[in-house]
Amino acid sequence: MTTLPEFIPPSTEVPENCPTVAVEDDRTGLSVETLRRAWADHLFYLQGKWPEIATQNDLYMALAYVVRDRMLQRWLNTSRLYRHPQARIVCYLSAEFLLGPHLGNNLISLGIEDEVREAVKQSGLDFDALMAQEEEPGLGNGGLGRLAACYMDSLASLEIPAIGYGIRYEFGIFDQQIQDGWQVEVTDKWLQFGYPWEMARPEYSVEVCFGGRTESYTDTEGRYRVRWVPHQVVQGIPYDTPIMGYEVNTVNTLRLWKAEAVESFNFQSFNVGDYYGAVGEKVMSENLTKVLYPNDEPIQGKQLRLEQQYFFVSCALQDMIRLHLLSGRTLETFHERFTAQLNDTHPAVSVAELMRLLVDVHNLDWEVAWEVTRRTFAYTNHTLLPEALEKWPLDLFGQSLPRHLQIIFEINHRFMDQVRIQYMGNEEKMARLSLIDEGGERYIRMANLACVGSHAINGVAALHTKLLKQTVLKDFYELYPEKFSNKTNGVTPRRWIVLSNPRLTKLLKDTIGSDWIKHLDKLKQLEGHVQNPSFCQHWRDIKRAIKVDLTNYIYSTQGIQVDPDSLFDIQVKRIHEYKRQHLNVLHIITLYDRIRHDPNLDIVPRTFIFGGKAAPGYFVAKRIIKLITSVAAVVNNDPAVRDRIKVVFMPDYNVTNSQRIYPAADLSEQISTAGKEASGTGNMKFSLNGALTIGTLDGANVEIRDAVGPENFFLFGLTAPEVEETKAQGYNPWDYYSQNPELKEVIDLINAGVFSQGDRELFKPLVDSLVYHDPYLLLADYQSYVDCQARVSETYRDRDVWTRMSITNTARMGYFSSDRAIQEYCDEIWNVQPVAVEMKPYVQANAMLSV
Ligand code: 26Q
Repeated sequence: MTTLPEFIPPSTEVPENCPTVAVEDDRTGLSVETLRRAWADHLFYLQGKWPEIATQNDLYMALAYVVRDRMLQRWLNTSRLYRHPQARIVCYLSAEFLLGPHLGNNLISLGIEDEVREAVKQSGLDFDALMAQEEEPGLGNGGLGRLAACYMDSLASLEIPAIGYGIRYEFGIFDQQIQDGWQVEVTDKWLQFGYPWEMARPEYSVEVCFGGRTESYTDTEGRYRVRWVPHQVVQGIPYDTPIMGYEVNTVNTLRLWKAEAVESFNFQSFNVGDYYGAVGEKVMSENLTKVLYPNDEPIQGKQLRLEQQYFFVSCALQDMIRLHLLSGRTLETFHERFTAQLNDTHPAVSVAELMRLLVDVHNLDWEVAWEVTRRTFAYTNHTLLPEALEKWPLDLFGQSLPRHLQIIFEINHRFMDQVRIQYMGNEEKMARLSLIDEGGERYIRMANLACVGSHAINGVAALHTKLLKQTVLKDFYELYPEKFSNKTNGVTPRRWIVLSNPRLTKLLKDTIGSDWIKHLDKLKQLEGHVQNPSFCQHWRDIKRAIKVDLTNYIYSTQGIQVDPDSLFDIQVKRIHEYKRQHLNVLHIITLYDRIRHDPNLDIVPRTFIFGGKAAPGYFVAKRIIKLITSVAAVVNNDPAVRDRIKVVFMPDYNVTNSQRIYPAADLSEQISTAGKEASGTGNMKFSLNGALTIGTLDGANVEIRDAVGPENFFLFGLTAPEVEETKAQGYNPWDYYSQNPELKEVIDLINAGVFSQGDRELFKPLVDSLVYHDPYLLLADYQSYVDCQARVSETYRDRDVWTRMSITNTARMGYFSSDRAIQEYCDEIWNVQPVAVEMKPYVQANAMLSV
């Protein structure tokens, strides 16, 4: 831990008579009495309400401000570090941050949950109902965005100075409704009732250019230079959200950018009377950050998406340059103060933008700028699917970013010169390494740009990194082996245990103390209690209580009665063919079919729970949702089943909802085709909360199984090499269908319209795809999966065995903390140290003003 020397920025001379803010005042005091007074004060002065007419939302907002006040001293003290010339700062660049609700999390980090609960209780109100008011900012699609949020939590908790940079989408990921069994998308209006956790900082706005053309000229020193004459200029306005570390003084900043029109830009249109034309420009500018693309794989040809990416990247880099220059240093040392992580290729245009800013705007030589750029960036890849690698058609790219196109050509030119020496005459290799895909329509390959422009490249699980080196990034691995490393994902125990599972948290605290919250490895100590019958009983009681909560929630929201003593078998994640929710459905139909054949079949009662959104344009994924809801409608209402199996599709799976789901699981479904899921992080959240996993050897499942022990993990299915092998030998799913009578019967039931009221067309596209193509090998893995599920059921019959396996899972999952992952990034990629944020008893008000 470093303590940096006192640093008073030159611009903030503090006069003697400057007013001061006391630490123990109504805005910071922590007694129940002070909290209640502050709450009433905010209700009156910020919401403008008396208690008797306040809505639940008013009460929530006022309470949120009470909590935010208590973070501000620490927040501003941390922010001052960003200008400190000796501070080294991590910038996490991500098009998505899927944060989840803040109130509960901040209370935990501040350590004032009990006081605030008491204050609310003394006012005769329901604390949990107030918490439920919070709209989560759904500024992400799934895994990648949620990972960014976990990493922000860990950075702050480890006291690493960091800034998250991203986009403040006005509408986040859509809300999902289920109507007649189909997904219906509803706009997510997360800002409509006000959002207390952000502060606009218009004083740090920047301008971002688009379109137009470039001009070359010779400067006064006779140097060749290029200037960009843009067609459009928009303004980026930063909105800051505090990210508080757990029980530390560090409060980092998540700085999200909103696009607005530059007031004066199209003033000429007004002069010629084209009022609508001028306003139209304004509307276009504001469209940039209007909505999150709800796809979790690249979509072709969407110019607005490219412009979103460039917009936030340009804002972020301009902001970093401003901070660097403020600290009094020159841009040749930019990479010494900042390290920037590219969360996939979505921010990869950064490489060209930093070059432009350094060379065109700040006059650095190309070679110097390139060295700074390469030493600044590191790139995390999150996918193995070749079709999910981002690429942009050249002309589309050039229309929005003509100067960047030139810069990318120049980078590529120099890069090709360098590899030509190494791979003399190997034209194919050169073509694969090139930043430009020239086979047919020409594209810019963003992963190639990220690899060339970064000093470090990583995958997100051991298997994923290994396969990256062998497949999609093979040529880059051969060229730069030293750049590659693995950083297995992790999740934050603060949100995923302490906040979402208070019962387990209490049991853990009572049994092994609280150290595990910051040092998750300490969960190991639980192993000493696995043989203790009363501890096991307690463990089981807790799981049952949580399942009862979920049972009640399902009943109150959907009117479906499930049995809390049944095995809760849960699959929640984005809907994708490679994630194979439909394999899970084939198993459900298998059990249903067996019950129909033998009404007295002795089976372990199960509740199958699904949740997840489908990309709105992903036809097959939407039909998988319809299949699940249709099977649910039949199975849940067939008296022959006698409630032994129930199927529930929980609508609108998001962070808030997931927090009641993970803790309630007995069985976690991680059943993707081996080699397709980069890591998975839900798998970690389930197992940490004591669920057992049924899974393939894919993504981080491999490491989870190693950690918890193969005897505590239900493994099935082909391995990644076997998948490749099977395909190479000409996989024919029809053979599996025709040769496996039970599988055949299951598929025939779907085909016959048993789940679609006789409609044989509804699921035909799904079934045909399986029987004739089956690109994700469901039929090849079917028998192995069904057999494995039988082992699950047999194990569940012996509750003592199951409980011991459950405890062992939690005990051995410490490695999957995002604290461990972030520590590895700090040590092996970023080279950053924690910095103590000092809390002075009094802070002069105007010294706090500038960040
Ligand atoms: C790109 C261009 C245009 C439109 C959309 C996109 C886009 C958006 C989101 C592409 C991909 C994503 C998200 C990917 C993602 O979430 N990947 C997951 O990342 C997790 C964290 O590393 C892994 O655990 C998952 O295995 C991986 O699927």
